[in-house]
Amino acid sequence: MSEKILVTRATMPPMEEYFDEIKTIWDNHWMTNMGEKHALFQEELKEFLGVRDVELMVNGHMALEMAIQAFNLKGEVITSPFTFASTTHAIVRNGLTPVFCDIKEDDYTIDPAKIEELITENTCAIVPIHVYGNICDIESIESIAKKHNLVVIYDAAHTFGETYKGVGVGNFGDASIFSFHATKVFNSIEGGCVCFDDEKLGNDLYNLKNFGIRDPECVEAVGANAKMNEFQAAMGLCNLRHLKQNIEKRKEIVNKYQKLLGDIKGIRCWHEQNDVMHNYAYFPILIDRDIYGKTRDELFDILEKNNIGARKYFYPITNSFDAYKGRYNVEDTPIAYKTSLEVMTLPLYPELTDEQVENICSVIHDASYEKV
Ligand code: T4K
Repeated sequence: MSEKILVTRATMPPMEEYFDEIKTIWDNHWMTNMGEKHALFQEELKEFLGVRDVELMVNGHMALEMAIQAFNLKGEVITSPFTFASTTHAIVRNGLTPVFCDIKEDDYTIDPAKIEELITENTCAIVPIHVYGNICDIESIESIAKKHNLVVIYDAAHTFGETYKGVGVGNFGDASIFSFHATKVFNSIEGGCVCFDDEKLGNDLYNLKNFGIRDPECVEAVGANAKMNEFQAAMGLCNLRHLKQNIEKRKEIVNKYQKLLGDIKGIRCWHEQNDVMHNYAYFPILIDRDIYGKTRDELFDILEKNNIGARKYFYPITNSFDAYKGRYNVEDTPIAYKTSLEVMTLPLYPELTDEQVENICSVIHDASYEKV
């Protein structure tokens, strides 16, 4: 049997290119603590993302935790549960209380029409997620935040390199974070960053990621350790050179999926948003059992049997995690709950061949109602 196709496959530069990039680390033995690769990567990112400032972090989760911490918030944070564990955990680990808002049916991002009814005198912030690279309703969120004086921190983990109305997505909100994990469109092995345009915030973020150390004799804040090392930064520098080409490949694969799955009744495919230049990070499909003839879980198992590793991103939703047992009710976010039972993301990475995509689509086609 052929090798299993996984949901994604980490993008890596040619080995020689990485070796070349890390040579200087052997020359100078400087492996971490804001070395030359760190400085270079930070500068290149600023330019690439079109943002005023960037603070690199060891991973996307720490970028989010530190971004939230830097605002010294207290009380309740409105967010949505249709996301990876990181978003909700980052709020809770900062001593804040997540208040879950439902999502929109069409793009799975937070539904701004339902935010205001959740605002109380304890609400301090909104943490929306650009799920799968779908951009939230930025205008509505900004206007609600302004009206109620709330901080907005975007979990933009999935949207590296995207633009909305021609503007880099890192520019929205009081801060936005990206993830550079191996499974993402762009990776630095592990890694992440916070984008912002306030100098004081930058200073606080630096302190948080480096023990509050400004120089060997001055520790001005109680910080942690969330520094990105030189090997990570070197991988980021290499991968950045290949990103455009990789996104192009992803786009071709997504177009093929849309074409081959578009006519299967009961399968709803991911589609592009207006005004967004996408990075084609994920390809989620929704399975309507009554029309398709099989549940999401049944189709998932059929794919598994055919050596195809789809993933149920994002099931379970975070307000149903065992870790939060008894604290939340999924019925409060019915669209997020229903979506989590019907969704799966299909394999997507630049090296996926036409033949593999055709095979995946024919398995999905053959399992449908009409064929039973
Ligand atoms: N906010 C949001 C909305 C997020 O989705 C995430 C992370 C974060 C914040 C936090 O960012 P980070 O701290 O992670 O930077 C994966 C990723 O680990 C995680 O980064 C990502 N979201 C989440 C959606 O997916 P798993 O547990 O599903 O990954 P895993 O290990 O099962 O890998 C999936 C597939 O990727 C494998 O089947 C094969 C491929 N793979 C994986 C690894 C680790 C590779 O090809 N190479 C690799 O090194 O969480």
